[in-house]
Amino acid sequence: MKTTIVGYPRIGQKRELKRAEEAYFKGQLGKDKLAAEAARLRAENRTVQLECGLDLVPVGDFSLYDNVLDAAMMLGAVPERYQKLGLDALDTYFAMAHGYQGTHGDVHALAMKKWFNTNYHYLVPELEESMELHLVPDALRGQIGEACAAGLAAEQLKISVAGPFTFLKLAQLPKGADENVWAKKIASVYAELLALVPEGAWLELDEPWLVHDISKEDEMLFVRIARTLLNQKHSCKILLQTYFGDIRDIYGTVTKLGFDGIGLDFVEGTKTDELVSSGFPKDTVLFAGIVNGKNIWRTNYRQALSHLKSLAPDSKVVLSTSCSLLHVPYTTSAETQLEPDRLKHLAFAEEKLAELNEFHVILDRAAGSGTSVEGLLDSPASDPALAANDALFHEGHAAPNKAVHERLATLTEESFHRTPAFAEREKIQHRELGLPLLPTTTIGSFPQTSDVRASRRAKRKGEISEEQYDEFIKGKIADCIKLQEELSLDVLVHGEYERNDMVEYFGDNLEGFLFTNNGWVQSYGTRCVKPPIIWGDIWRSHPITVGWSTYAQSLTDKPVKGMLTGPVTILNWSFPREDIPRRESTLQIALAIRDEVLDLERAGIRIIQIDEAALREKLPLRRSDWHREYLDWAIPAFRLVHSGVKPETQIHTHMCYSEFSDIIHEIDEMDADVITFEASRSNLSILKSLTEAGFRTEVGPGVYDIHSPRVPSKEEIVDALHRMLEHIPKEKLWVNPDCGLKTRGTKETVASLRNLVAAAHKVRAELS
Ligand code: THG
Ligand code: ZN
Repeated sequence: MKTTIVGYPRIGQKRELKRAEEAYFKGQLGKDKLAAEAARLRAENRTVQLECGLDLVPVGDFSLYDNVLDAAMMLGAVPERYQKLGLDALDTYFAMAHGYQGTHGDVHALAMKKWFNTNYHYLVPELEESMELHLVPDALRGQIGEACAAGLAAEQLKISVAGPFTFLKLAQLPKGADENVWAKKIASVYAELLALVPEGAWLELDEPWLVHDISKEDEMLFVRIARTLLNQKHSCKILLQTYFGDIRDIYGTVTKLGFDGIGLDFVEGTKTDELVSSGFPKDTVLFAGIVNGKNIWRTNYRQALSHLKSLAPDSKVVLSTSCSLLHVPYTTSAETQLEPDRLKHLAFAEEKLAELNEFHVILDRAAGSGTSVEGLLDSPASDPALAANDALFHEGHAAPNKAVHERLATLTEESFHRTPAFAEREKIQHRELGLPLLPTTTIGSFPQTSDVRASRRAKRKGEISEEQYDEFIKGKIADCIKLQEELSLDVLVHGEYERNDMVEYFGDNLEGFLFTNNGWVQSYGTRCVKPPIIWGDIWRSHPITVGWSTYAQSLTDKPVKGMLTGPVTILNWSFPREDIPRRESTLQIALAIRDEVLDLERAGIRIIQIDEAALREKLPLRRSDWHREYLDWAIPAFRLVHSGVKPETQIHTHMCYSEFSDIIHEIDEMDADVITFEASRSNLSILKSLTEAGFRTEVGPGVYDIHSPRVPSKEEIVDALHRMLEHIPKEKLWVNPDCGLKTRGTKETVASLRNLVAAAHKVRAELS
């Protein structure tokens, strides 16, 4: 038996890759130095993996920005607007990743979307009619060469790339294009790729798309692509790697195609056990994803063992992770402030490598003594490592909080419904707030400039006092209010200078969370998040944002929005507990945030935004699971937060990357008064669906993309507003950027907002 992983984090344990790339973007680091840093990080990954005893080491899981973008580059799928810039390969790559504005031209970035049900984001490849797809092997060949030069034998390599079918399904095809035609083109380039794979190495094609509901047409599409490759593979070993669920719709077909290996997710794939027991081809290697690639908890070995129970004794198995470890931080060994009795329950990427190895040893020992998997399960005490693991899970961790449970038990149907009904509130709010047509606002955060980060760091290190820090933040808030008044925005925000991250901040301030010092996880490109860990029952012991919001409101007559993060997003962007259902943790958070909402209202805040940026993120990948497993508790949890406010208090919400055309009714059922969302990178396609659904909530579809430093012109914002007005009644339309501004610089932010306000004024004048 061997071990491997689907992939490893790559941002660097201290976010070295982020640092290097940001320096490169600023012109402070040369191309060669950037390349050297990337190579060093790859070498570090290989070293730790080998030290932990991994048999098959992934190559190609590394990326300077995103693996789907890497695949687009590898296929030569560079849209014309980037080619025209005349930049070299690396700068073309970065132009596609985050846009380009400079001496060579002015182009938007590729669209960015959520990677399945994770908080990672990929870039959406754009295929154009005129594209001649062809293999651009340089980047991957370089990484293979590097691994070989480092002394790895071909037999130790698992070369992984985004799979052709998933690539096709994720890509944006030209209007009216035939998927089959593109499938053929893509497959033929992948076929060329086979020649790059050293004899004896694995080629891993990542096909997570297969865990969706698969139609007959898609099945045929997949089969055609797979056959093209399998027919030309010669001695190359191809691994079809799936993750984020089970492949129930296509399992029978997939197992008959003749792949050398098939990777299955036993963790999120609720049906994987059943599928495998129904039969798995004898000569195919099963890459068994038994170690959770997404959570940060130790692996329960007994549970992991139970997945292996149904395998035939002579099956060929490689033990693996359920998905790439990209979604977890590097190592718990950097978390020196966490108590040992908490730490012992946690496993990040490096610890998961060790677990794979230990699990492997347990199995080998058992095989050596003639003990079957069942035998191990029946008497865990027979193996010391298994016994220790079993004891850890017996112990459990957090004791329940009685008050929290009592409060949850008293909730009634009314707790989840706000009165009066939307239409009546809308009238009251229009009257009370007296806002102009097309009110302008921002999503909440203003640029987190280096002084803000430096001051937070200084406070943490005790170099400045709590009072000094508060004074500094108040100064930032005052400047921010002044700026917004100068810009003539209608609904102001305090700027969120006191927050590092909209989820981590609440995690820090609520009871029941643990947080890490170095638990960084890549969110997109150079951007990382540090998800808090839900350790126990959650409750609020003190007001969190009230002081900042009321201070900001005291400086202006315009309404200042109170800014909160909603319960579903706090849950989805944390590492959740696994000892109670997600629904229960979410309701606990909802009650805590509800307390904050009511305190803000009492303190005179008239508009309160409760972000559900990540609501869509954990929507199950299969439609049949949407309601029962998620929406039926997630939407009520949001309503629980705001159902207690007065009719005149306006509740806003915000959603990121809102591919929500298919859950529009549910979004309306959140019963917010206003929703702002990302729309600019998806060409406003959502608008049509809003009209069709008779959406009643007022809307602020973002008028420009904040994930790029590019400044939108007044004219293009006017254009966007005109297009929006074709679908949205003018009384319901808000004008705002598509997300918070924290990642942007001050200069581009001011310029962009100036254009935004000017555009709103122009269109407002046209309307009246
Ligand atoms: N918070 C969390 N997840 C998110 C977002 C968020 N996912 C989606 C969306 N926003 C886009 N993702 C990010 C993630 C991180 C950052 C910006 C957008 C970011 N991070 C800082 C960085 O990498 O420099 C680090 C933050 C810090 O210093 O604490 O700016 O907002 N959870
Ligand atoms: Zn957003």
